[in-house]
Amino acid sequence: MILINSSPKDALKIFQPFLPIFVPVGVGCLLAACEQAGIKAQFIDEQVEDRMLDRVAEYVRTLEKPYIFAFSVLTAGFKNAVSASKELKRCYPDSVILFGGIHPTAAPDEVIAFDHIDAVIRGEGERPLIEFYRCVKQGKDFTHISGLTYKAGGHIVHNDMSDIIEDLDDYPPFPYHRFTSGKYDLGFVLSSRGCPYRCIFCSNRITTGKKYRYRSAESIVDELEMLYNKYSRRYVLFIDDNFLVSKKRTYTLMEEIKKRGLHEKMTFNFQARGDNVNYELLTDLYDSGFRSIFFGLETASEELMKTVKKGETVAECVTAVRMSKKIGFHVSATFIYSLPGETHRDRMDCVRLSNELDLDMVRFNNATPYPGTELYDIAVSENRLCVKGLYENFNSVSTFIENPFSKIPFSYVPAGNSEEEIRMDILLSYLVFYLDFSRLKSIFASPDKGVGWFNAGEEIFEFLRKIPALFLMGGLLSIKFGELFLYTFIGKKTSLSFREIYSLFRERRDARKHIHQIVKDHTA
Ligand code: B12
Ligand code: SF4
Repeated sequence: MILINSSPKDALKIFQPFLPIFVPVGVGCLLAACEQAGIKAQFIDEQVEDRMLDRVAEYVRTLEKPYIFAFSVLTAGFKNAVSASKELKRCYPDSVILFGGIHPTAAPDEVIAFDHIDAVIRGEGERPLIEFYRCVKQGKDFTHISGLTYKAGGHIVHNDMSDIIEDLDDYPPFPYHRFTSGKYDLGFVLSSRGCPYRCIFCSNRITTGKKYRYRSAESIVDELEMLYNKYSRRYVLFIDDNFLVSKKRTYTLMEEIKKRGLHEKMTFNFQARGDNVNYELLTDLYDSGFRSIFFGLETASEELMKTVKKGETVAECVTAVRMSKKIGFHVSATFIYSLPGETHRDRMDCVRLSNELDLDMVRFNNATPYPGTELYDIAVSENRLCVKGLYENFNSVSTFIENPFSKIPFSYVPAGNSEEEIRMDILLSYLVFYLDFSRLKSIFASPDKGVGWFNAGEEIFEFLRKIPALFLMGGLLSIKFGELFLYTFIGKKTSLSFREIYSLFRERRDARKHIHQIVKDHTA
């Protein structure tokens, strides 16, 4: 069997050279399950593989027929997965094409409708994939497998899903040894799955579920120790959907980290919600080696916070960020623009808030109604869903990363707004926040901070090699910002005015002065 991660190579467009390539985590989990079951499985990651067909030809020489090509698919990679699988079916007509992952789980009918796709496995794939493999190899019927979607007599059949695996320690450990080609950053750990909240824009729970499940502290810290000793990782990102859902487990984990002295040798990053932290917990986390937090702030409007059903308030998030900064954490955050009911003023309030909070890094994303989310249903019901091709425009960071000469249409624009207006607001937000020497320096100097952020090169040679791409990116960004000023000047496509831009910059300066004064008073 060959597992294929079909994330496109250029998903991050002009920023691609500067973002670390991440291990395809779902594929890794499946490889571990295969290894444990004694199944020979290879993988191909299209993020880093130029010649997929050659690689397949090389691998199939060592495999027995029928070949199984199992694709792991996010929405952004759907187009790639469809064309690659079509090509494989053409070259190996008696092979079995299987799709799994978040997009096929959310939209199985759409996926199985392709003639060349034989089956979809929905949800977590570790157990059903093994069963599927055994049935196919032994020539047995596989249509009874839980979570399977298949075609029969011109109809689409969806088998019920089996119960989720409650104890994550029942799954085998993550196979870091399969990703040691030097292309990947191995500094990550998946310590829990699932999230009990119901934010309308989030598709995390489509595969991992609403129930929060976590691994034992021993197994997590064994993994941290292994990453330190075997792979020389000094900082590790916890990629959990929601790291702090259970305080009890967080304290057990912190105790284990300290018991083994890792808090003195390593630093850790994680993503959390504002309402899940308090001063004592944050201080304890800091003392246990945690140094960088990522908060999904999403909006500065309490009204919109209710719309997105985040289940927390802006005030709670603000308090959480302030506490984290005071303790000494590096704090990153995201805001989502283009939410239902949002206005230009709401967006500008987000820029103000990011400055007032003196965040270390911010991303201003555009709301993307991924299939399976409530936002998708809203976009459909408002008749405002825009799907280009096979979801090629479904990209939540498109405004910043797109090439100004081939813009990516938004997948959703709320009533009362225009796409170009939101695009200009996103660009201005980035400009106001990042046109600041200390913030830019912090990005270049700290590749270990934040979640999958900007990496201009950890070593001088790597940095030098990236200089031409850096110039190209700088040129393209200048064109985008030039466009922003042009539209503001001619009063078209944006409701921004130079007066408003000036006042945002002035407020930023005042906010920073205010913060520096607080820090000074505090130190005194
Ligand atoms: C860590 C993470 C990242 C990391 C690493 C991503 C990676 N390559 O794994 C980074 C920071 C790089 C990242 C980037 C992006 N991410 Co991300 N990311 C996550 C996060 C938080 C955890 C992923 C994870 O580890 N999951 C745990 C494993 C166990 O779950 P899994 O990957 O789904 O795999 C299981 C099942 O799906 C299934 N399965 C998977 N593949 C297959 C294949 C077969 C054949 C079978 C049978 C089963 C199967 O079995 C697996 C094991 O149980 C998820 C949220 C989530 N819960 O998944 C978002 C998430 C996957 N990301 C998302 C997005 C949108 C992105 C970006 C496009 C954002 C952007 N515009 O920059 C990029 C694109 C990255 C890329 N090149 O593909 C979305 C995807 C939405 C969608 N419908 O596609 C998610 C769901 C978050 C969200 N916004 O809702 N991401
Ligand atoms: S955005 Fe975060 S808190 Fe909300 S459902 Fe997704 S993982 Fe949970």
